[in-house]
Amino acid sequence: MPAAVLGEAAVERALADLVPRLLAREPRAVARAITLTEDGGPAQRELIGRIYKDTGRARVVGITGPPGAGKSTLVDRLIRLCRHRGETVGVLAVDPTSPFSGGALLGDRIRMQGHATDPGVFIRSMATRGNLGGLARASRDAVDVLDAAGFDWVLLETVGVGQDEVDVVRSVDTVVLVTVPGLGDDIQAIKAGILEIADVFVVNKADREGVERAVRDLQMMLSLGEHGDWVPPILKTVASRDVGIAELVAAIEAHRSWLVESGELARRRRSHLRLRVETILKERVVATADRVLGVDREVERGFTQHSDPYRVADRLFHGVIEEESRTQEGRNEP
Ligand SMILES: Nc1nc2c(ncn2[C@@H]2O[C@H](COP(=O)(O)OP(=O)(O)OP(=O)(O)O)[C@@H](O)[C@H]2O)c(=O)[nH]1
Ligand SMILES: [Mg+2]
Repeated sequence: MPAAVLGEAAVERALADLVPRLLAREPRAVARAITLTEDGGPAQRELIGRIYKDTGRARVVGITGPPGAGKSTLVDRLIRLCRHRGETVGVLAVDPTSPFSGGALLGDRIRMQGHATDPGVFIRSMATRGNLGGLARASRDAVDVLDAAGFDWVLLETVGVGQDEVDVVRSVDTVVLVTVPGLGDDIQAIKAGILEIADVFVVNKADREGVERAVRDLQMMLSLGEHGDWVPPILKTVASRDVGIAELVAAIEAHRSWLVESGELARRRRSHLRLRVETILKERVVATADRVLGVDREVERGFTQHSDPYRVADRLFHGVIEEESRTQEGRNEP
């Protein structure tokens, strides 16, 4: 039965069983909890409510960059290095471009299957199911799940090209942008949103021609942009041959230290919380407006009557307020 149709008692029963197992990092419970975050039903809300106090300890790192840049290969190498040091790793591979678990995700699973039997590693792919906006919400909830489960590292792999991907990656502590030599003008496409929020740059496939040029291009771009007292380093890696991985981990850790010492970590996390609250609020207002009056219906009416957009929004908003006070009264009745 999908979570969305579970009653309150059923949600209670399911979570009473699930949450302790999740906090003990039991793989099946972790997987189940992430499925709940994807479903977005009442159980998802209640789940986050119960585990949120156990979050905030993981080092959350976004690995983003154009398709085929070597993100999954890098993630695989990072897992290996962290496991070597006795640290646990949770990975979310978010693919906003494919509505189903398609070829790329399957590829990720195969590439990382060396870790399949290791309980210190959890790898999960998330796809959009046709709702791009919902993906940022779901992936952020899934990061909470991995964080609460006690993974030392949470790595979020996503293709970094459009706004939705920027939203997904915006809510991590450290953003690693992976590029490759010879991107040429394609770098302009990435520049749009991700370049501004990258904390560490990686030129992967440094075994190819044009590495120095790629590094120079990035340096140029960085010198033009504004940044505070953290200057994003530019690293060269050959992920497929395990070259430069220790340096990458060192750079991520240096960034982490800076975040903590400068107070930027608290500032970022506060702004991430704000972003999530805003998203939830908007989704809720729109959903309620749609349920009580019908957004399309009101828009149609406004269009016919040539009402201005503020008036249409006002009417919908009043509908939301009335509905909310009705539910509140219902709750207050003995
Ligand atoms: N020559 C070379 N090839 C690499 C390197 N790193 C990864 N590759 C290869 O590049 C291809 C793509 O690597 P992936 O790790 O799947 O790249 P990705 O960025 O995760 O790709 P998507 O998830 O599909 O966007 C694979 O065939 C890798 O073996 C590298 O440093 N040098
Ligand atoms: Mg990949």
